[in-house]
This record gives sequence, C-alpha cells and structure tokens, in this order.
Amino acid sequence: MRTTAAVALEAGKPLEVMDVTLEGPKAGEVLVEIKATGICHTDEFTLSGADPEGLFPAILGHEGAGIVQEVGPGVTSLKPGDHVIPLYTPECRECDYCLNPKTNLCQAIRSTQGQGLMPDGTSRFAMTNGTPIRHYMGCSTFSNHTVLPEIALAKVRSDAPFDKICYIGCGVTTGIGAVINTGKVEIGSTAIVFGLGGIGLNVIQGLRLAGADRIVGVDLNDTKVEMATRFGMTDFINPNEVDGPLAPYLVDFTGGGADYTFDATGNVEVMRTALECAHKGWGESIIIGVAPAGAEIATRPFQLVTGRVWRGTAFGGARGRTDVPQIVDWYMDGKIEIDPMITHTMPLSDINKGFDLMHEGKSIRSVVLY
Ligand code: NAD
Ligand code: AHE
Ligand code: ZN
Repeated sequence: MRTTAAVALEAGKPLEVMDVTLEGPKAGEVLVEIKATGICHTDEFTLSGADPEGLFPAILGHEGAGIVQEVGPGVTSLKPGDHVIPLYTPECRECDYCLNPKTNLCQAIRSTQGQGLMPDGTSRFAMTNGTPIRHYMGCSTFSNHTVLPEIALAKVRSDAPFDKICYIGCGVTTGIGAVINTGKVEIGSTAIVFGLGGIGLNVIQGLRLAGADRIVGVDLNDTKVEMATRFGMTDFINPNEVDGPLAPYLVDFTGGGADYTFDATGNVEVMRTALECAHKGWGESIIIGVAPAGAEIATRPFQLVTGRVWRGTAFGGARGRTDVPQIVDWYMDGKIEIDPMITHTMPLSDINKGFDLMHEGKSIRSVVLY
C-alpha cells in the first residue's frame, strides 16, 4: 500500500513528508493506522546524528496510538479495529529477560530493531522508487500506517483519546515508571528532578502519586516552573542562579541530599551532579536521559563507596503489554493528568514545527494528528 510519512533522509536535516510504500504484515506482524504521535526528545537526538544506532533514511517516531487494520498469519492477541499503543520495548513474555522479574528489557527482537528492521531482517517501508527505508525503535509512528510485531503492541480501551494516550507510548510511562518501578519511591521521600521537559514533568507527577514530600525541580529554563508546580514541584532551582558548584548547593538545600534524584536531560555533567546530590548512605540517582554517542559519565568512586546508588531506566521499567493498558486506565480515571502537557498539536505536514518548538524550549509535548 501507499501511505504518507515524514522521512528522515539524513542526519541534521528537517524531515520530508512524502508518499512511501508499505508492505503488509507478515507472520506475527500487525498493520496499524497511526492516529496520533508525540515528538520525544529521543526523536530529535536520533535525527541530530548523535545516536550511535541512528540509520538513514528512516521513519522516526515512537510515541503513537492507533487502530489495527490487518493482522498477519499467527497473530492471536489482536484483531482489526483494536486500539493499540506501539511499544519500543516489546513484551514477548517468553525470553530470559521477560521471565526475569528484575528487568523490562525484552530482547526477543532487540537486535533487528536496533538495525531498523523487522524481526525477519527486512524493512516493510520503501521510497516510491524502491529504495528501502529503515524502521525506528520498532515503531515508526511518523508514518500514517506502520507495521509492528504483535509483541510490540499494547491493546488499550477504545474510549481513550488517541491524541492524549499516544504520550503513554513513551513520556508518561517513562517518567511515572522511573519513580514507581525503578525507584520504588516511598511516601515522604525527598527528590530532585533535573530537566522539566516532557519526561521530567512525568517524573514529578509520579513523585506526587508516590507521596513524595519534597520535589525539587532543576532546569535552565524558567518558563518550565508554572507547569512543574502544577504537577507537584515544591521548589525550583535554576543552576544559572547558583553561585559555585551545584551539587553541594543541592545537598545543603535538601538538608543532606535527596533520597532520589532523576536525570531527564541527557547531559552527562548533569548526571554527575544528580548522583552527587543524592543522600550519603542511601540516596539513589536514576538516569533517564539519553546521552550522545561517545559521552561518558564520571564521578569519584567514593560517591558510591559511601552509599549512593547509580541506576538507569528504559521505558520506566514498564512491561508494555501488561502495564500500558493500566496507565491508560489511570488517565481515564483521572489518577494522572496528560492534557496540559500537550502544549501543541499539528498535522504531519507541519511536523518540523514540533522540532523547532522543542529546540526553542517553547513546548512540553507536540503531538502530530493524522
Ligand atoms: P525535553 O527537551 O522536553 O526536556 C529536556 C529539559 O531539560 C528541558 O526543559 C531543558 O531546558 C532541560 N535541560 C537541558 N539541559 C539542562 C541542564 N544542563 N540543566 C538543567 N536542565 C536542563 O526532553 P524530554 O522529551 O523530556 O527528554 C528528556 C531526556 O530523556 C532526553 O535525553 C530523552 O532522550 C530521554 N528519554 C529517555 C527515555 C528512557 O526510556 N530512558 C525515554 C524518553 C526520553
Ligand atoms: N540507541 C541509543 C540509546 C537510545 C536509548 O537509550 N533509548 C531508550 C529509550 S529512549 C525513548 O525515548 C531505551 O529504551 N533504550 C533501551 C534499548 O534497548 O534501546 C544508543 O546509545 O545506542
Ligand atoms: Zn521517547
């Protein structure tokens, strides 16, 4: 079939909206009509050329929601008409990783996914002249139609609005999951969140849900304060207004350091600060941000010897087919909020404006509506 997609032709160039060809679903695969997709900083990271796994031409996008159009042979858990959220972290429920309760990192299709290919090692997308186009994070939601493995789709209730629940495909689940699944934050905790964007705000909302007492937000951009406060931030620090090193300042500000700190910036210097302002003896620092190719984290080992813990989280530790439908229910039941964070919407033809708004620090989430 033909469909319309925003194609990343090369690193550092705007996306180009064009007709592409899409092969139908093979065994174990599903054709989905995407109805809405968010633009996450990770899409920008890959488009910029900073992603060691970045391949071009590719159809980016990994934060979508849509409707099943067709299923390939052997698909049993989905049927045409089902509402779904694509999962860049699939859940096969059979691999060693899925069977180990300590991780959500299903590895059933990770190697082909990282090469921008379907599990059989081929792409379903091509230019109209036949040039193959790579998939991205197994999702490629910047296309009106896409094909995914059955294990990479969460079936969700049909009364939930696509233009809001698409955000659960990455940002909402990542931020809330980092608190609930990865940090297992206790009631009464003190936390510091670095980066108050589409992910950091959901960390804040997760901390409020978990019953944290003090939620300190850190960002270079003062315009993020209003939204962060609305979601539960109790204190704000702009590092540009702090004299001297930030970590000791934050240790002092929190009366000895935070029980939990979160990096949602992707900056390795910030990650170091986040570790070093975690409380001596027990503070945990959780890396969410994705750092560019070649970047490395550093600290004095003494920081760990004296009890701080450095951890990371992908997709908030969530097992998508199991957890995502539940998070959709939380949204529909009013337990979590999404709508105010979707600051901009646009048609696919204007998708590059979404990237511009992100670069300018003017948006929290831009959502493309098909
Ligand atoms: P965003 O652009 O919406 O937000 C980033 C925020 O960080 C902005 O408010 C910006 O002002 C702030 N910031 C930048 N540099 C800073 C600094 N030095 N100090 C303090 N604040 C600073 O991005 P996002 O969509 O929220 O994504 C955040 C990060 O999380 C990205 O690196 C993204 O790739 C990553 N991410 C990771 C996962 C995962 O599963 N681990 C999932 C989604 C996104
Ligand atoms: N490809 C990059 C790493 C990118 C990365 O860390 N991706 C996160 C999700 S970011 C969503 O916005 C992730 O889940 N990683 C786990 C995985 O298996 O990819 C690189 O550095 O190579
Ligand atoms: Zn993302």
